Amino acid sequence: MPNRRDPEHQGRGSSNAEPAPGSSRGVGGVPHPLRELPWELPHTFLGLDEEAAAFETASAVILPVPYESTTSYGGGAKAGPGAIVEASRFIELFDQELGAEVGPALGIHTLPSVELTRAGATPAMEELRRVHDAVLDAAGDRFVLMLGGEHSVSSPAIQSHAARHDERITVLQLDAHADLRPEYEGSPNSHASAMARVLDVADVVAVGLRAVCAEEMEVAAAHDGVHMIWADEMWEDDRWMDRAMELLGPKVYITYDVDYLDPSFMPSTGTPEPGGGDWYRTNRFLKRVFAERDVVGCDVVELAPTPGLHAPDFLVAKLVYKLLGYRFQDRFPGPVFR
Ligand SMILES: [Mn+2]
Repeated sequence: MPNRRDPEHQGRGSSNAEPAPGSSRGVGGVPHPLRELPWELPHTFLGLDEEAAAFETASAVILPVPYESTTSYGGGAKAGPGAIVEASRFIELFDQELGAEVGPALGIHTLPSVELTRAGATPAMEELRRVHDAVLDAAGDRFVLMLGGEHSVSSPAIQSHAARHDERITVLQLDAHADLRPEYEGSPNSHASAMARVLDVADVVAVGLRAVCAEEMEVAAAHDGVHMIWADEMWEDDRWMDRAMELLGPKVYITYDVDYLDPSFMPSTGTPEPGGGDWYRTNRFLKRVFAERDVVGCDVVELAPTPGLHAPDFLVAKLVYKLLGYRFQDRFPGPVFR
């Protein structure tokens, strides 16, 4: 059973997690005298122990934002971040594509979940902007990956990143939907308007689209910085990858709505659409984006866990692990062949 906690260690990740001499601090709140007992893995991303999950030495930070208020069809995105972290504790740490135990090598810190105000979507998004600014300030060189929640959480994050760079950033949006409605159901901060909210500060390259409205096509036509790559053209061949690369500026923010993926293996999302992206080709493209562009930030949103169906939760946890590995791929040896 590979993912049970080693009794010698407080979690996964470190070869030696001995507490400092004289330390009474226990494991994840467990008093020191009880630390030999068979506790479950810590509830951090990958179940990393205190050393591998320490903020001070981490290269990456997970920011869970379980926010949901404007979902239009199936709900449940509020439970997404928790399900991703829980499932991540059962991922094999060794990544054969990169040839290393990526998580422990990087150090990944998992922040607590952000609880945004319920005073309405606009105050909540303003609050999230302040949260994101503060997290990026504290993170410094660390790579911050946000877990949603509904897609509206991406707009404040993108605005926060855009404000830090003199040159305009490009948002690479993997999504079934354009999310370009100026407003939806009376709210300019709906999940259906997530990308409309960032057009002032960023260009958008949307990949995997297959469900848009006429109004969104007008918005796209009116903005030079909006580009659309349709899911059905992606199905024909891989030329879309070159086209997408040409459209991406030097600094890229990736927002990954899991409804980009085909609902045959990603049914756990609020507004699934047939004919979506696949696992290997998409990952191959993303690995290239991380290698050839400066990816300044990233989010993964819209997982709405289905009770009793854990494969989609595990998929998204593994996706997050892949994205972090790709971000730091130059630190790792590459594929292992035996
Ligand atoms: Mn979507």
